[in-house]
Amino acid sequence: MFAIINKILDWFKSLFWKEEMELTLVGLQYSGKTTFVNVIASGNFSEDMIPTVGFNMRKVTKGNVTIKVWDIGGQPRFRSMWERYCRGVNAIVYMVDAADLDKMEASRNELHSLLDKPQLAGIPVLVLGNKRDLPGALEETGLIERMNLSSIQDREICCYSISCKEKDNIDITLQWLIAHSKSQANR
Ligand SMILES: Nc1nc2c(ncn2[C@@H]2O[C@H](COP(=O)(O)OP(=O)(O)O)[C@@H](O)[C@H]2O)c(=O)[nH]1
Ligand SMILES: [Mg+2]
Repeated sequence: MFAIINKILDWFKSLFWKEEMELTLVGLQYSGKTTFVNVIASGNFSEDMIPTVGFNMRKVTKGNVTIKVWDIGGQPRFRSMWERYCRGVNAIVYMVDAADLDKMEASRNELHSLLDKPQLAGIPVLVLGNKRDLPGALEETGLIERMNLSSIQDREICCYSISCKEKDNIDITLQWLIAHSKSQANR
């Protein structure tokens, strides 16, 4: 059974890297962004660190896909830069540690202040509640409520509960991203 699931996942991965798209993957530190990139990568990435002091951003490129990854929180003075790095991307993926209820409010505030940036209006957002394998982790409905996602009305927003560790719902996540790639949008 696991072998079949892995085969399906590999197939989604191979489709994903063929699409032309640019993404930002953002969220509080420790939510699982680096792990996510490793899980969806099936081969070599080229990596760039953006050398701005105090602003940890990586740009990973493979095939036709560019993913800009950075940690937010604790660095409010770099907020003006989010806008620059998120501008023009096909989608923003916002990672949440669904098992860390103490940080949920901070994560919610960061998400809403990011989406308030006028330049980012209309960009689709996928909120991923990671670590669903941990006890007490919130599922989609809990996340939608605690992250106040229903207040976001000006764009497409979607929320999945995933586990990078168990590779749970990574397939539907890739499916969503593929559906929001450039080539799909132009079809
Ligand atoms: N239990 C569990 N732990 C995870 C999962 N995804 C990531 N982690 C762990 O969470 C920690 C932070 O992950 P990392 O990818 O470094 O987070 P980042 O700071 O957002 O890049 C690491 O110890 C990971 O092993 C998951 O799905 N389940
Ligand atoms: Mg990281």
